[in-house]
Amino acid sequence: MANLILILGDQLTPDISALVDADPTRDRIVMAEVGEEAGYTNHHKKKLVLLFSAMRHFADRLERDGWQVHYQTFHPDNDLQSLEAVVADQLKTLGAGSVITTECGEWRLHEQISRWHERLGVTVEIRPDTRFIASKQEFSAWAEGRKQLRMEFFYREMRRKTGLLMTGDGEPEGGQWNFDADNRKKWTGKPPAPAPFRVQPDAITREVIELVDKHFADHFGTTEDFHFAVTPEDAKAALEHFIDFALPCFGDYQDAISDTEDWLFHAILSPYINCGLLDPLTVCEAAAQAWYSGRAPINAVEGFIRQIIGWREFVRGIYWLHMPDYARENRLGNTRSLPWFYWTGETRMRCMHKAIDATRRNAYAHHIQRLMVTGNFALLAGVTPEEICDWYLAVYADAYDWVELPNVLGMVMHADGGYLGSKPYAASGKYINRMSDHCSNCHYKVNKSTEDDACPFNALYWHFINRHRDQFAGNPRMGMMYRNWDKQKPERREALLKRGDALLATIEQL
Ligand code: FAD
Ligand code: DLZ
Repeated sequence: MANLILILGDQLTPDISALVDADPTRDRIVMAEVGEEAGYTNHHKKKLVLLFSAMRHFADRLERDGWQVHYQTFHPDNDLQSLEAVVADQLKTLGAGSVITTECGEWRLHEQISRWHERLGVTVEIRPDTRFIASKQEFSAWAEGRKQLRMEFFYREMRRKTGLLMTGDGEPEGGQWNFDADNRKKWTGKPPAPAPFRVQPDAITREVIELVDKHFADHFGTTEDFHFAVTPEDAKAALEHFIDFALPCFGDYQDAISDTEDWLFHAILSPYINCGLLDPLTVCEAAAQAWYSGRAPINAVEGFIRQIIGWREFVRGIYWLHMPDYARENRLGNTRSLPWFYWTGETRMRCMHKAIDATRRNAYAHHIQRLMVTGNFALLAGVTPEEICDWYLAVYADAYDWVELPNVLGMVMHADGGYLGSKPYAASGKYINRMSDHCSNCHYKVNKSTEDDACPFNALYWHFINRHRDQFAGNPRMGMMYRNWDKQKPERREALLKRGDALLATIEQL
């Protein structure tokens, strides 16, 4: 009997587990652009274009390789606007007895698919996603019995497992596991940052751009200047571009922020890795090879590999270990709504304006903008985790719940009580000034704290420290902040808190 093989929009990998041992003459692959997936959040228009176009290219390729593919393109008038409806319809048409799929990356959809065997009355086989280095079971075995999970220790396990940057004697190459201490330089324009890799949209992508502009006009962002890769070949070319032009400086300027350059020395590979156009291990092997052949220094290559086999795998492990409860965490008790300028970029805070504007144009902002600018502000202002998480899920081309949620709720908002990160990444304007050139172009003055034109991050930082004393004063990594706060004159503390209150009361006008 035929099997129906469902391939999701982020499973665009020819050897995805759902296809292993399938029979092209018997089985049918189903792929569908549906309103429910395109509409569960305000997905950036470029994310929609990337996924729909990459899905269409993938389906074409499967057909060329001899597979039978049922592909539904998006139209608002389609009757079938959920994956379940498409699958149910195809089961009927085909008379198939079972559905085979690879586990998906979101609790929301996972819950739905887990009920299909009852709702659709067929066997549903959900296979592990072997594109990750650690399986869910492996991560949970590693986490078992540990009070606090620390990425660094998990990362070392992944280095041992993959052999990446390991000597034949089982030691880390370069004699250290982590070269982060070398990775904190401010970028002052030299060396010049490479232009990002660009692909000219082909006929399929142009058609999808038209579709998105027409039917998703109210979604965030723009389709203008769409230049992402939508095929594995082009994604591989993007990887090579990164290795040749950006990786050598990736480590040095990993934490830098620029007023003029959107992409700096970042890889811009997450949209491709996350939807399956690039394999994470292949990406890491290419980076390691660049070090072995003397084309990139160890601090860059180790730092890059750590992001992928360390952070990326770690956050995924945490997601599946703690969902669905994780999404409801709000240990700092935040209640503030997301300021509207997150959607418009209209704020006089230069760093926020620049990060949000880049996000709007590119469906991309680099890690430090996400963490230390838009994330830091939401943390200091006490935005509800739910609203800020939904924003991050919507606005980036690489955003899927499994990776976005732990990064935002855990790493940025500390809403999980420090389970993912040992201390909040709260910082004043001083940090942003140290790592960027935004402040000299800003309406607000970074060296002022209490005046009307003072950088809002400054007073909000102390407001945050003061209002969360109960949660953080006992944290050894926060002790110095509290000593600094307590050392300030009472009048100064009062003025800072008053300014903080005023900023929060007028947050929409900042
Ligand atoms: P680079 O900076 O060049 O890093 C290389 C690769 O490492 C990335 O392509 C990515 O695959 C991986 N990586 C780096 N940091 C992380 C991390 N913390 N978690 C997981 N993978 C990581 N990444 C996503 O893929 N999707 C998201 O929705 C997402 N949301 C984020 C939200 C916040 C608040 C923060 C602080 C980080 C988020 N990240 C997310 C992680 C990181 O910012 C992006 O992976 C990175 O900016 C992607 O750009 P790049 O490919 O140029 O990455
Ligand atoms: C994100 C997304 C979007 C926008 N659209 C679709 C779609 O139309 N069809 C589909 O199969 N998948 C889509 N996706 C991805 C899913 O919503 C979901 O995030 C992932 O499949 C989770 O692994």
